[in-house]
Amino acid sequence: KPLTVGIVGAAFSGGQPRGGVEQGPARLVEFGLIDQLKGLGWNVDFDEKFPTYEDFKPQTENKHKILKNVGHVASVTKSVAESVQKVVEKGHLALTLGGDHSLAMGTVGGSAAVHKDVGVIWVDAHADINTPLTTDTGNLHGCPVSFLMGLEGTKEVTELDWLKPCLAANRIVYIGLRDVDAPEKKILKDNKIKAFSMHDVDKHGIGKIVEMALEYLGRDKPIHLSFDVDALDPSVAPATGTPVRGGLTFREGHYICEALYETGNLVAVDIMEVNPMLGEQSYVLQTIQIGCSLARTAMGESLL
Ligand code: DIR
Ligand code: MN
Ligand code: MN
Ligand code: MN
Repeated sequence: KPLTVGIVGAAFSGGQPRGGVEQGPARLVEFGLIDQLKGLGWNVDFDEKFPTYEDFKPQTENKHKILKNVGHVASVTKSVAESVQKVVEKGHLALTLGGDHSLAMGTVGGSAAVHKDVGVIWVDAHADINTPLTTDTGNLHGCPVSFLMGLEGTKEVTELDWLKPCLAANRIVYIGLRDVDAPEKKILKDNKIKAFSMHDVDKHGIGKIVEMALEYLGRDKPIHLSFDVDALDPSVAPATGTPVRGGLTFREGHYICEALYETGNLVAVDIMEVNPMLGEQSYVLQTIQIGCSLARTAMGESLL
């Protein structure tokens, strides 16, 4: 397992319309995440000057009719991909703090550039697999997986040319889905993508779900965990842009992180969609705490 973690602070909110999520990384660090990870025995590689990519800018240009903010998302995700790739190339663990989930085009783009056989475990209420042809909202945080796979309509978005298709349909497993658009359901079916909804979590229990996910991706393969905190129930992680009821419990969320740490195969972890501007202070603090504890448990903090 890597002894050094490279932290990528991805202060960016341009993949969705709600400002504030760009403050996620700074707040996670302010809360003490760096020292917590050092306390677990990690060397932490982290710029003194907090690496912000772009601050929040209101959405402007609109060349792609539907898709919003394409140029901005493209330049930020490209830069994130370069950062993540550099960390993973050294054999270090890349920990990306978001920021909205469009950033995963960068994080998975970066890890897949190093590990062609990387398996992605995408923990989310949403499938984030809309294409430019299917998206209703035009928000790119609902589309990163389709760009990573190079699905229909993505190649036409030339701003994102830097991102070559790097994720095969059989190299991703979803956990926690419960708000999936109709066209997304069709994409999941047509591409035979492995997806565990909350129904499946209820049915099998989280232990079995993670076991099936690892079995499917291959026990000896590198793993990229992309964790959208809205996978958790809103009572657990309320301060996020698109909460959906009926989500993972506190323990189910942490169990996923613990079990993936135990494999020794994690090469990258994303903690995404913590928005410290949404809701009362106590809810915000609760969500920041959870962001930190998810990262810690994915990096070896254990109960005993
Ligand atoms: C919806 C919502 N499927 C969309 N997606 C969200 O905008 O494409 N992703 N909230 O996080
Ligand atoms: Mn997401
Ligand atoms: Mn989500
Ligand atoms: Mn999102």
